[in-house]
Amino acid sequence: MKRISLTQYLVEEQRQHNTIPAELRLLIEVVARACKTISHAVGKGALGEVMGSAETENVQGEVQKKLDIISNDILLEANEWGGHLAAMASEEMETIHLIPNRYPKGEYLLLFDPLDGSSNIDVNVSIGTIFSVLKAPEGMGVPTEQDFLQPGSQQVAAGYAVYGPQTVLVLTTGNGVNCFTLDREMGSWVLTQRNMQIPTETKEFAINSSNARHWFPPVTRYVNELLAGDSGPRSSNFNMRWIASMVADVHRILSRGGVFMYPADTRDTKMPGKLRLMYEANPMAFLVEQAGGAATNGAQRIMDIQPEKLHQRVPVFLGSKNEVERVTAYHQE
Ligand code: P6P
Repeated sequence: MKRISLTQYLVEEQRQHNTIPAELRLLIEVVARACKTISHAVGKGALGEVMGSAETENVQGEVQKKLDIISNDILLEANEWGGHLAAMASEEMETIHLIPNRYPKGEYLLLFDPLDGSSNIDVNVSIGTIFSVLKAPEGMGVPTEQDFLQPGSQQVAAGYAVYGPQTVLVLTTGNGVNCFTLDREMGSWVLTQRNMQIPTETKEFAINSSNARHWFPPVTRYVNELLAGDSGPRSSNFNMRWIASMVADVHRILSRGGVFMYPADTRDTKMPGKLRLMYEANPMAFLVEQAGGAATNGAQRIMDIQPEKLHQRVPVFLGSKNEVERVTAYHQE
C-alpha cells in the first residue's frame, strides 16, 4: 500500500467527507505532534530523569508520575497558541484550562488523559495518550466546565496514541478508524491501517480479576461463563488479557477483537468503576463504535450519557459487539 502521511490523509478526508475543517485539521496535527514529543520523553526512561513519582497528587487523588505532568504540560503548550481551541480539560487538572488572553480563541474544546496507564511507566509496559474533541457551544462566552459537559455523541474527533514497541496514533473523525505509525527517522505519522474493524465475535476478554469478590452478579455470571469454557454454557474456551493500560487493551481489541470491562463494584457505589467518562470512556467508545463494536456502562450506550461532572467515573464494557450486548443484557435481567 502506498504510504501516506497524516497530513495527506486529513486533506483527502476533508475533500471526501467535508468533516475536517482547517481548524480541526490543525488541532489534530498539533495533538499528533505533541504525542510525538511525549513518545520521545517516555522512550528515554531512566536516561531522561523522567521516571518515578512527582510527589504530588492529581484531582483523582492519585500520586502523579513525573511523566504524567510532563505529558500534560506538552499538550497544554502545544495547543494554547494555535487559535483552534477555546479551552482544554485534563485528567491531571482539577479545573478547565483557558487559553491565555495573548492568544486567539477557537471553536473547539480538547479533553485528554495525557498519559494513561501510569502504573506501567516504571516497569516499561505500554502506556498512551487519549484525547477527545468537542465543539464549543454556540454563543459561548468565557468557557466554563458546563460547556464541556456534552454527551460523547457530540464528539467531532477522538483518538489515542500508544507508546509501545511501535508508537501508533489511532484516530476517528466520524468516518471510520485509521491507524498511523510513527516513522521515527522522518519524525512523521504514516497511515498503516485503514478502516479498522472489530470482529463481532471474540474469544478474548479483559478484566482485572483481582476484584472478582466485589463484582455485582451480572459481571460475576458473565465472567464465570467465560471461565467455564467449552464444558460451560458458552461451549467455548476463552483467553484473558489485562495490560492495565486502557490504550493498550483497546488497541488490541481494535486490532483483533475482544471485550474490555471495568465494572462498578460493591466497594464504593459513589465511585461507579475507575475510568473517567469525558476523556477515557467517551473517546474510546467513539473509536470502538466507529470500528463496528459497542460500548455501554451496563445500562446504556456510553456516548448517550449526559455528563454531570468533568471527572466523573463510569463503568465500561466495550469491544466485540456480541459480547458487549450479552454482558449488558445480563445487567437488564
Ligand atoms: P487497575 C490506568 O491507571 C487505568 O486508568 C486504565 O488505563 C486501566 O485500564 C486501568 O486504570 C487499570 O486499573 O485497577 O487494573 O490497575
